[in-house]
Amino acid sequence: MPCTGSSAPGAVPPYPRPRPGRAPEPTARRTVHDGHHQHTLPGPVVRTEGSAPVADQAVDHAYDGLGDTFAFYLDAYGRRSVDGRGLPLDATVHYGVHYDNAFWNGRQMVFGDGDGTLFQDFTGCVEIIGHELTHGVTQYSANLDYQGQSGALNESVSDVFGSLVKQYALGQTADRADWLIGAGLLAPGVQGVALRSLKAPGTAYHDARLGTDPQPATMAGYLDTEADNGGVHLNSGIPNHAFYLAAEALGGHAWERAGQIWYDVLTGGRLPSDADFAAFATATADAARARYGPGAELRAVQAAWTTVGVGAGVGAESTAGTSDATRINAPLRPA
Ligand code: ASN
Ligand code: ZN
Repeated sequence: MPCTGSSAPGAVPPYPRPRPGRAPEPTARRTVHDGHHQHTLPGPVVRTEGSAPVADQAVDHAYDGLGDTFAFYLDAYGRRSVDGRGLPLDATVHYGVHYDNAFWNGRQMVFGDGDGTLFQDFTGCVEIIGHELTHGVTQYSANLDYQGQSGALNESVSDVFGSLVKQYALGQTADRADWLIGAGLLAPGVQGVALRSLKAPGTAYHDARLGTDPQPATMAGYLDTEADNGGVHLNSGIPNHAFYLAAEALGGHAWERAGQIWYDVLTGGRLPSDADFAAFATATADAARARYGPGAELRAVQAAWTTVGVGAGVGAESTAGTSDATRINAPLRPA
């Protein structure tokens, strides 16, 4: 794998550069803390790197998911942890009481247990762990503003790489993946399969209590709203679906070509932090051309953005919201 890490010379210790067959691979430095249903972070340490599993599923799921995410970024892109320089990975489980979310707070991961009525334990989905840690990767790379279209791109990048962590951990090709975020997270009785779907945005749930998955898949359904930081978890469906379409067209392991192109954009140092969908689409086309030339990869990326209504030939006016914001009826925007 080509090393596309972005660390400056001299910033590498204690890790050797990940050159296959030459130097020992860096390992994760994981610490899992128990929040004991409080809001104090990080809380007492319950598991450290290399220590045995404990009799608490949330702790072991968090530990394993952090490891899967670390291995994914290292093996797929030569990236050493969230910051590219071996940042230790800390997570707190059992945060708050019935807390219905997980998040990256700028320094560490935090997981709620879920309320058991709408959501279950947030450590149970490796793609959610990958999603939250990717917020850290974005913080240390493109640093996309968490507002409006750049915020939806920030969310989308977390969904894309969150799903890729799962696909990598399971060894799945694009056609075998579920392309879901939060598969198995919904509590028993909730009508739905997950929080979001990259393959079919807007179809993840349809439930009396949770409402209907409000995500658009294309610009025709773009939601103009002030809620959710300008719809960051809503309009992310559009770039999510573009990634899915590109990956599906290329086939094989989605992290290898489609994922590499998205990773090149995220970490390439040229994407402005206030990038909109059109700027991101152009950047992915440029990255595809730069890495693979004018072939199938470029065509797949361009066709994907065209299908979702972003990019060449799509007028700026069609980026304005056309949908009724009252469609946003779900009470929560978790993960
Ligand atoms: N779980 C949510 C997310 O990562 C937390 C948030 O709203 N930022 O997007
Ligand atoms: Zn997120």
